Amino acid sequence: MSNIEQTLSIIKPDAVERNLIDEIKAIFIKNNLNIKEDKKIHLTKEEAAEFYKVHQSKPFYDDLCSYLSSGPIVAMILEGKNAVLFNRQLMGATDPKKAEDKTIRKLYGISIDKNSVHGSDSIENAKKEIDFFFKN
Ligand code: IDP
Ligand code: MG
Repeated sequence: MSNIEQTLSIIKPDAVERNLIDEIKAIFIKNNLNIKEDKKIHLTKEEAAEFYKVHQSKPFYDDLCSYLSSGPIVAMILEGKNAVLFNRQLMGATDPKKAEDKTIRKLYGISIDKNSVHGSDSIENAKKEIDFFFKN
């Protein structure tokens, strides 16, 4: 039975700024999530607002969009078994203070907003988010 999925991962500005790209990629590779595509880009605030539009009603939306567009990020397509959920497990809880030991956010996250990585939360959103970054 094949349950190979693709998901979108982002290394956020706080982690790119601290030169953590290779360390975070190594965690994916070690856990059998293949990096099928990757791209370093610097989004405009408008692009960040489009990417995070599911959060537009949240009080932190404007700060979130400013933050995601504050510096370069690395967007990746990860592929592997149960990739969507598995990547979420590797990432850990949104708030690094609440993230489980050895998760990416526990290891590297600074705060609930500067939490080092993004990962799609469903197969449907993964498709949309992959298209956002990788559909020409
Ligand atoms: P997730 O990244 O774990 O999926 P979401 O609830 O989808 O978390 O929120 C998207 C991003 O918005 C989070 O990664 C975090 O950077 C930011 N965020 C979430 N909740 C808060 C908050 O209460 N205050 C500030 N930023 C937040
Ligand atoms: Mg989310």
